[in-house]
Amino acid sequence: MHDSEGEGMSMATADSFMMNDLPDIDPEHFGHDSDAVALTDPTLDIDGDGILDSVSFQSGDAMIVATDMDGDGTADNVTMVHEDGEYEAWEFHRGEDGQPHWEQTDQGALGQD
Ligand SMILES: [Ca+2]
Ligand SMILES: [Ca+2]
Repeated sequence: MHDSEGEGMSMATADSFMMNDLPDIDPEHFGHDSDAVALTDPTLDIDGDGILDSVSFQSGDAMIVATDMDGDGTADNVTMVHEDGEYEAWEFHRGEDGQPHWEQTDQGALGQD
């Protein structure tokens, strides 16, 4: 099942939730000092290159999309959309000391002017 078509990346998992190894993300407490997020079982191909790179799942009141851009098994981008439309995007970095940290790259609210 590796050659699945690259279409339908928007709502692909809405009714096909499976018990995969989901990244350990707590949307309520996620932040700059959060640890690296393991992404071992991607199910979505966000950039359409034919390689699965992302997972999308519900956690608490938030919908989370985590993407492993370079395929090293840890997420590099995490986007959370809360039930009230608030969203935030985070980007993973590793400092010179090897310490993981997250940088907030975007935030806002959906469905508003
Ligand atoms: Ca991909
Ligand atoms: Ca990565």
